[in-house]
Amino acid sequence: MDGALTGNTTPGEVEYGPTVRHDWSRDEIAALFAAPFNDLLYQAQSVHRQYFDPNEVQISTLLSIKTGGCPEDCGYCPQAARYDTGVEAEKLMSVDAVVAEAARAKTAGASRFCMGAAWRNPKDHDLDKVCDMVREVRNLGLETCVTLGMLRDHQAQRLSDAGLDYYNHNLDTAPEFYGDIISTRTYQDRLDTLGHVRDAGINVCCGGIVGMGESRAERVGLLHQLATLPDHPESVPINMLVRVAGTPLASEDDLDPFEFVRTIAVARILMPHSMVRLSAGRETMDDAVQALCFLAGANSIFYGEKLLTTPNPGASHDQKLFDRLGISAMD
Ligand code: SAM
Ligand code: DTB
Ligand code: SF4
Repeated sequence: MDGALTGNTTPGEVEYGPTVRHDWSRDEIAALFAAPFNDLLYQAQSVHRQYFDPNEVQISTLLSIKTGGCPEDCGYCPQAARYDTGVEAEKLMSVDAVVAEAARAKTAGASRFCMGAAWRNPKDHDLDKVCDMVREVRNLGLETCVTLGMLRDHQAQRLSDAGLDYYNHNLDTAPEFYGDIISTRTYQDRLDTLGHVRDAGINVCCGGIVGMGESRAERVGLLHQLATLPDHPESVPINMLVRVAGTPLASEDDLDPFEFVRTIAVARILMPHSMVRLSAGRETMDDAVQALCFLAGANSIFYGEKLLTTPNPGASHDQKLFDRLGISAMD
């Protein structure tokens, strides 16, 4: 990678930096994963510095606008109706209540507000309300992101017309492990939704979950899928499984935290322009591991006491961590 021409030069100038590639092979990605930890982090941090300020982290706040009662069977998810997790099904929130939460998030320092709904897919009449939420949250001066499940092409277009900045839809894992986790929708369904989002001109937020019992080769498979998409997702959330009692993955073994850091580092190297989000799982993650994730090129987090239904570190804890590391929030 080192020394590759970026192609962003004007005549007479030579600028060196990582080439953005879409043709990564699984073997190449496996070799990155297998590198000595220090070599991998050095490479990831070097790539990171070519595109980003290494001391800035973007902060997003999540809100569950429609909680629980989901018909899908995602094995990790506390919101699936079929698992007894204690999450009560609720109706879609009102636009005013969502806007009030967004205003609070902005005051607390978030630059993006992400709204999640426990749907297999939205109905057209639900989208009327979600589009109003997007317009009003945007008027507060926040970037908007929604995650609503599978989308049809006209639905992606409606969200785009409402001014939506990002759509989150994760591939979750490698295609060959996917069937162990979810049976109610296919990998191809997910790729189709991502295509509709891209075609509608909305930025793509797409990543996955690690620590679900997948092998390293399957973590390689997830990142291979993401890095060989026709365009890399603008935002790549890497979630550590939050084990929730009542879900099939409740008693999954711990993943070695260094393996999580490696996953972040490899994502950074493969997708140098993308924001890589240290996403779910920080509540049980040591501060030192989080610091290693930032060193590995993570430059976005979810901020605020709650993710969708599970806890996240408190804002004051994160503020202290940022101060200890000399990190500031990206505008
Ligand atoms: N229902 C929509 C869907 O599945 O696309 C949107 C909401 S869903 C909760 C969004 C994402 O959250 C999932 O794709 C998954 O990657 C992540 N997620 C859900 N439960 C999780 C858990 N227990 N640990 C880590 N990530 C989780
Ligand atoms: C993403 O990749 N992670 C976020 C967001 N996108 C929507 C969700 C994490 C959910 C963790 C489990 C919960 O709080 O319910
Ligand atoms: Fe439903 Fe989304 Fe949870 Fe799957 S991840 S059960 S689709 S809310």
